[in-house]
Amino acid sequence: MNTQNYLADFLAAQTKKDPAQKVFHQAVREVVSSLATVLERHPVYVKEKILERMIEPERIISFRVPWQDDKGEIHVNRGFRVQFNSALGPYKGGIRFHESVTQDSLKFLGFEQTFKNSLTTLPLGGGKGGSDFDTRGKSAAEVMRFCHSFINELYHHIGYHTDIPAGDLGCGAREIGYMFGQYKKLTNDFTGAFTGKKPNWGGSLLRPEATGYGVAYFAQNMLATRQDSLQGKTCIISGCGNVGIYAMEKLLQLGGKVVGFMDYDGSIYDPDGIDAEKLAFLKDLVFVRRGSIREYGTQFTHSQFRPGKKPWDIPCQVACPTACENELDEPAAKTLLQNGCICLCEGSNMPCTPQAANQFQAASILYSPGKASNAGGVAVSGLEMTQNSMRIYWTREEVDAYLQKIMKNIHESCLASAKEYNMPGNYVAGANIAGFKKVADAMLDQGLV
Ligand code: 2IT
Repeated sequence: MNTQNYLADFLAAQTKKDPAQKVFHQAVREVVSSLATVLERHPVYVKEKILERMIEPERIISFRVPWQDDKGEIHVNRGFRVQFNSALGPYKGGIRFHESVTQDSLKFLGFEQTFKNSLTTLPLGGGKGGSDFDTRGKSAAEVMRFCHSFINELYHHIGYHTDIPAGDLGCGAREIGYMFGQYKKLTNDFTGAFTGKKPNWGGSLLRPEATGYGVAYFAQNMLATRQDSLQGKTCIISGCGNVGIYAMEKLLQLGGKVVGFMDYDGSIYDPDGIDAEKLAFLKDLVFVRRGSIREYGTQFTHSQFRPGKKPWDIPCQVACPTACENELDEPAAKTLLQNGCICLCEGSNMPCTPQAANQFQAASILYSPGKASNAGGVAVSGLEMTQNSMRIYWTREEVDAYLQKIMKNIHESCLASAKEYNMPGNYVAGANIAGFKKVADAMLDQGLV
């Protein structure tokens, strides 16, 4: 068998089935492009059609979500849950509430989640869900009615041993609270069927911080392979949600200097760097007042708000995209490299276009894929499930120690797999191979189901 021909035929057949699902195909292509040597060394994966089985979600639930706004007007949104792969454990993954949500985007995210969860070393399958509902501009009562309606259908399909949703874009502790409340009412069962709960009713300490902190820990681990550290490094972040803000916080604690960041409205260039006082302002602005970072530009001298502009032209050594898929394209990658970027650590899922990723690979900078470097969030979700099962709470320090250990393990397993398959230092290949093999072997063990 010629593996390259097999893979080309496999990808062509997949694209033909659902030609419109571009972002899902992109995610599949990215994983498959790392696997040629794995398939050559282990022909059983080809014989047993593991790839063909893996790209087909085990189940997709698609449903109507009707709700009423504060004026009594009726709206109808679409709800989805893509239960992608349960070879390693119950389906696990976030819920995204954003106007861009489609079956295609959730298939991409559920596919990525399967490999990411595999990398965490925890017993978690992969899934993702959401709705084309945008929480921005809605009152709390409207968000609550929407979440209740969403769960009125979804509760049939989730559960502590079946599928455990969490938050994602547009879905934070408030939305998880409304969904959990309705789930509990309908099932009469107080179990950890969601993660990302508030710590006063079952949530894990450090869950909100976990993805962002994990990104910074991963960058630290990557830099250490070149006898370097975050100390004094200029850093850029893109998204300004949970991931971005807590990545900023940990980068600062580890000695980095954050000089640029972005939200939906534009970006900030702050040559003085963010400090504790500015970070506190930003947290209040984003998490409490739900405002735009435009205000940061007027509040702090020397900082500059750049309407509608991304931050990638701001010179930096470490860049962490933390907003959404395909947010960083080839010209942006070239600019980052020209300006001296030595480490690109992905905080969002598939933020770099394939062309941008090629640029970073060709330049041999430290480049980690989101499925490895943003796995801290779902890892602490896994720890939240453990605490719920044991009916205890761990301290921040205990959770943080686990998180650091998990990020270190993921980093090591990426490097070990990349080396084993002759692509040393290639974190993308390493993450894909390590994530794939664990799921593939479990699928083989469990037979044709
Ligand atoms: O993309 C992600 O890893 C998440 N949205 C977190 C999923 C989870 O179950 O905590």
